[in-house]
Amino acid sequence: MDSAVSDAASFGVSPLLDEEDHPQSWQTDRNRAPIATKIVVAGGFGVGKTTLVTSVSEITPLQTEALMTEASEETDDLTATPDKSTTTVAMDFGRITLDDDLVLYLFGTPGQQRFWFMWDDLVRGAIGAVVLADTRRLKDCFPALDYFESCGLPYVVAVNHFDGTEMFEPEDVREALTIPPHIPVMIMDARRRISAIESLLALVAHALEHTPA
Ligand SMILES: Nc1nc2c(ncn2[C@@H]2O[C@H](COP(=O)(O)OP(=O)(O)OP(=O)(O)O)[C@@H](O)[C@H]2O)c(=O)[nH]1
Ligand SMILES: [Mg+2]
Repeated sequence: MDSAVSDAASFGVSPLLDEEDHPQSWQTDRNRAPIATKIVVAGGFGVGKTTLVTSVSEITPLQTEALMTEASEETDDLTATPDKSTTTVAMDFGRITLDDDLVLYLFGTPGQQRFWFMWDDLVRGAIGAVVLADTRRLKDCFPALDYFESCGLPYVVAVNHFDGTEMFEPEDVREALTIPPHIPVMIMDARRRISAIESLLALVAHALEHTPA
């Protein structure tokens, strides 16, 4: 927990209450209402979306995990994530406050194709999306990339690097996925708060640059 607090301090991430449980100044100052934005975390099955939302959220994240049973063995490939026992069936929801007054509401999508009908509702009002990718199964993120390309929502690509797998350069991933040059591509670890926050910051900066004023 200590490390999360120091991570937060170094990134301008403020807790909602100070050490003596008083609200932060921006919460009481009516001239400084925080800006709230919605961000979608998307990507293929088991790529680490729930892990990302959980590692950065300052509130207990809302999760809709369901236990996976033998019935889904044929459709849900667990080769890359053998320890995975649950899957998201609706969405993940978390919140993080950056720079005192920028509140990001994070919505993680379900990864499995049979739940994609929910995406249109999940992305409504979002400023952008983080598309997570795993280099062992790059093609799994194509549907998310196609979706955001076709609806014009700004996105960044964040490669969730799993231990023991080959490390690629962002430019190699860009080429493999044919990501246009203006879209940020980064390598990260969804389990590490700082690393996940960096991806969110990259998205916010990218969305600010590419959203018409
Ligand atoms: N080694 C390693 N394991 C990870 C990492 N990120 C996630 N995991 C593990 O990989 C599995 C998948 O993580 P989830 O966060 O459930 O993936 P998801 O994208 O939400 O999955 P669905 O909602 O089912 O599509 C879990 O067992 C995690 O513990 C990572 O960066 N490194
Ligand atoms: Mg999930």
